[in-house]
Amino acid sequence: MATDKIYSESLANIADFSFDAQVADVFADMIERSVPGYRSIITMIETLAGHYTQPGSTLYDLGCSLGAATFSMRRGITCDDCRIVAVDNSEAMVERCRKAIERDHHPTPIDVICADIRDIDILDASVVVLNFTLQFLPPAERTVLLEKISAGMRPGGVLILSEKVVFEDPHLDRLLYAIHHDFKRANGYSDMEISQKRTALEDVLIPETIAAHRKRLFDVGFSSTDVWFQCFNFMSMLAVK
Ligand code: GEK
Repeated sequence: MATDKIYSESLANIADFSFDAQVADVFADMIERSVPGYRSIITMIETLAGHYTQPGSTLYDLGCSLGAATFSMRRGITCDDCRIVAVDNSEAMVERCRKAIERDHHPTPIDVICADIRDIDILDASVVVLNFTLQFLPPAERTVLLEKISAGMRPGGVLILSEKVVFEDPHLDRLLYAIHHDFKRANGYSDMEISQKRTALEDVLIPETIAAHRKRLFDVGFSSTDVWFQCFNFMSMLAVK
């Protein structure tokens, strides 16, 4: 796995973060060392897919990157005639994801689509994964996407929504922000790397509170929703249709 050194040198200008080829090449290392609990969430997506997949339905991985959640879902499927649709609008990610799928033989087919998740249809879905993707959409556009997902899901299906979050309590918010910094430092990132990456993500990744996520999920038509995993300021929710 290639090591992420993208922000290791001092940069005169820090451009907004984008999922280009340079990021795609080191992404597996970057996300493991940056997102507390990422590996646990990916592992559990297999179990969740096993529980919620319905025969003949479609599973979606929205913002699939290199396909980690796609592969996990595929391992968990226990019923027949399902397919997976994996979507990302980064050409660099999609290209690498397709190559990985060619090497991973399995009866459940995967369509990898290079598109904006706001532009695709969601139809007959039993499992939809938004694993750290919604946070990259402008907040004003999140409800429309979640309405589309909810409308395209079968009753009893599940949305798995993982996000970086902020906290209403200012003390807790500062504490968990600092602990996340410590987590990254413990994983080998320098203070300069952490700070330059934060600047690059500032206007790109916009976190919300767990309460805001929960309210929106109920508003768009999910019947049951709550957090099933949390590690510091990163969490994952289930929302059942
Ligand atoms: C994983 N889920 O490994 N349309 C399509 N793709 C998008 C959009 C959009 N509007 N916005 C962002 N992306 C993955 C990790 S990473 C999370 C997801 C992170 C894509 C973007 O190109 C990137 O590949 C992904 O969403 C977010 O489980 O880097 O923190």
